[in-house]
Amino acid sequence: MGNSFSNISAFQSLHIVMLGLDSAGKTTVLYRLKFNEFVNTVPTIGFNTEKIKLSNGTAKGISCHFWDVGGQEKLRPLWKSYSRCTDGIIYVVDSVDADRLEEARTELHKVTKFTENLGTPLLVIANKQDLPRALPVAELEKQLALHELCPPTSYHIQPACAIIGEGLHEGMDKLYELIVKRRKSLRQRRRR
Ligand SMILES: Nc1nc2c(ncn2[C@@H]2O[C@H](COP(=O)(O)OP(=O)(O)O)[C@@H](O)[C@H]2O)c(=O)[nH]1
Ligand SMILES: [Mg+2]
Repeated sequence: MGNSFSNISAFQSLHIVMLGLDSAGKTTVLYRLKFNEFVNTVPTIGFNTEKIKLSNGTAKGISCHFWDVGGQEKLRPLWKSYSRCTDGIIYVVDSVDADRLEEARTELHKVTKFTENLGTPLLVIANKQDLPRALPVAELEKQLALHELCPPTSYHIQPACAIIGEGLHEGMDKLYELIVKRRKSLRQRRRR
């Protein structure tokens, strides 16, 4: 593998947590990545977990252990323990659900402020872009106030449609790049 990330292939499985309000599409993303096909979901009570070897792009061959945690209000207190010390956080947003964007923003900012999550790279999946009323990524970025996230959180926002899988591999590539960058800078800081 001649790419600039090849040193990472020796890394063990990356630990990724997937969060977001209920019905945003987290479980659909998980099974799309796992089986490369649409799986009809039921609301997640608790969590789903899958080990997935990424099959595309720069992150091809990288193993990830995903935790998909239920997003209903009563389950959100669990987010803190599931997101602790992960390599990356995926936050799935329903791009059509304008009424709950403020709630989505509050919950996202809460998660990135936990001490154990400071600086953990973040991938925001702007899901359901296939629907006619889907808000564009720039608007979602603004409404979620991503630029105000607790520094030094690095993030990428990716338009996607989980039911057909569009945008998911690109998003995982970006998250992987952010994780690699963070590991490098932590290593350099330790050497100083
Ligand atoms: N139109 C459309 N529907 C989606 C998309 N992703 C998920 N859904 C649907 O949204 C609903 C909630 O999805 P689910 O994965 O269970 O959400 P979760 O609660 O975040 O895990 C289901 O009916 C999915 O089929 C998408 O990209 N486009
Ligand atoms: Mg679910």
